[in-house]
Amino acid sequence: MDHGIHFRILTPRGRGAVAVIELTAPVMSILISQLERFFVSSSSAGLTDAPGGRIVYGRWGAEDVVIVKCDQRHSLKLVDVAMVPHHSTADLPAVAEIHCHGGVAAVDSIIRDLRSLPATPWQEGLSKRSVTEQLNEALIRTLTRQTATWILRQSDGRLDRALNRILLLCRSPEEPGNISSAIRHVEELLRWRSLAIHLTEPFRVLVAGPPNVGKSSLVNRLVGYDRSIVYDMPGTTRDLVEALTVLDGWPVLFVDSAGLRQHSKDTVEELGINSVRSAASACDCCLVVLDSTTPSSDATMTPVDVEDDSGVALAAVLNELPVQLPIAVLRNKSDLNPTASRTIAEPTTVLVDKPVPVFLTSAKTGEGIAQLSSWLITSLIPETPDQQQALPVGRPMIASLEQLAELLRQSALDVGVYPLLKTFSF
Ligand SMILES: Nc1nc2c(ncn2[C@@H]2O[C@H](COP(=O)(O)OP(=O)(O)O)[C@@H](O)[C@H]2O)c(=O)[nH]1
Ligand SMILES: [Mg+2]
Repeated sequence: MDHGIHFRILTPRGRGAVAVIELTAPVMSILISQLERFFVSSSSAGLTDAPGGRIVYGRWGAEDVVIVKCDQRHSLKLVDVAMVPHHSTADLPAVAEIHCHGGVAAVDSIIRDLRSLPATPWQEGLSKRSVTEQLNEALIRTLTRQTATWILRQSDGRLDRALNRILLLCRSPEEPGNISSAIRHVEELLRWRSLAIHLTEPFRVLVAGPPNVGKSSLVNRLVGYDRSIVYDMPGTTRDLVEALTVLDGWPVLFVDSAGLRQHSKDTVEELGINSVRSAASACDCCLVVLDSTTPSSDATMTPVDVEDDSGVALAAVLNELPVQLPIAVLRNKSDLNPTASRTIAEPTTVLVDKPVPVFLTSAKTGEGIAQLSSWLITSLIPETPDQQQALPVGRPMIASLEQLAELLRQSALDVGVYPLLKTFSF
C-alpha cells in the first residue's frame, strides 16, 4: 500500500482569487500529521478536532490559508467510479484541500514545502500540464483582446499538431532527415518567440533621461491618463514607476527610470547601477528623453555629461541595454521651441554607437506622439505571423522548445530529449 501523500493543484496556474491544492493520503491522521508541520491553526482547535467539511483558518509560513478536511466520499471523484464498484468508502484515500492566495508565489511556496516532506511522492502525471491547460493559463494572464484572440486560435489543434509533429520526428532520430526536420519545426515556432512571450506579458519600454525633461509627462501622454506625478521642481520626482497601456492591441508597460531610485535603499552610487542594470536588461525598447530647449540635447552632447533621472550617468544606462534593442531619442518640449526643425531628424549616433531615430515631441501639445507610437509598435513587433501559424504559448513551453533545439543541434537525443518532451505532456 502506498503510504505517501499525493497532491495536485486543482486551479489553473496564473492569477486567480484563490488557488486550491488537493492532498490525498491513505488515512486522515497521516495527512494531518504532515500538514501540521507547516500549518498553524488560528483557533485553539486544530485540524485533528475539526469535523470533515469544515474550514480551518490558519497560516502556512507567510501565507494565510484555509484547510478543509474533505469527506472521504469526496475522493470518489478522484478515481474512476466505474473501475471500483465494489470499493467501500473505507478503501478510499483521505482528502484535504489547501485554499490559499491565487497568485503563483503562494502556490509555489506551499508546493515547495509539500515537496520537502519525506515520503511524499509528487504525482508527475498530475503536475504535468497539457497544452490545453497551458493555453488556459495563458488566457487568464493575457491582457488584451488581440492577444487573447491569438491564444484562442492556438486551441484549434494547431499547436498540438505542431508539437506532435516534432515529437514524432524525435522518436525516430535514426531516420534520415528527421533531426534536421525537427530542428526546422522547432525553429519555426521559436521564430515568434518575442511575440509569443508578449501574448501573456507586456512589452517593457524603459524611459530614460535627465530630470525635468518631461519623462513623466510623456508617459502620461502615451498611456492617455495621468499615471506619473509631474513636478515643476527638478529632482523632486516621486514618480510612479510603471504605467501599462495598450498600443495597437499589444500590452505595453512604460518604466520610468526615475522610479528605479526609489527601489533602492542603497546610496546613490550603488543605487543605481544594479536597478538600472536589471531594468535595462529586462526591457524591450528604450526611449531617451532630452529637453529640446536646452543645449544638452544638441548634437554636441555626449551622454557621459548627462545624469539619468535614476542617478546614474545616462551613458551607463545605455551601456546596459542589449545590443539589438530598439532605442529612440525624444527631443521633448517642442512647443517651447518653435524654431526647431520640424523635419524628421536624421538618426543620431551621438548617444550610442548605432544610429537611432530622433523624434521632436511635446508632452504638452501631443506633437510627435502619434509618430512615436507607430515607431514603437513597428520596433517591438517588426513582423506578425499569418493567422494559421502555430505559436508557443507561455515561458515554460518556450523554454522547453529552446532546450530541445539545443539538444537536437548537438544531436544529443539519447541524453535528454525524452524526459524533456514529457514536459509538454501531449
Ligand atoms: N512646455 C512643456 N512643458 C513640459 C513638457 N513636458 C514636460 N513639461 C513640464 O516640464 C516639467 C517636468 O516634467 P516631468 O514630466 O515631471 O519631467 P521628468 O522629471 O523628466 O519626469 C513639468 O513642469 C512639466 O509640466 C512639454 O512637452 N512642453
Ligand atoms: Mg518624472
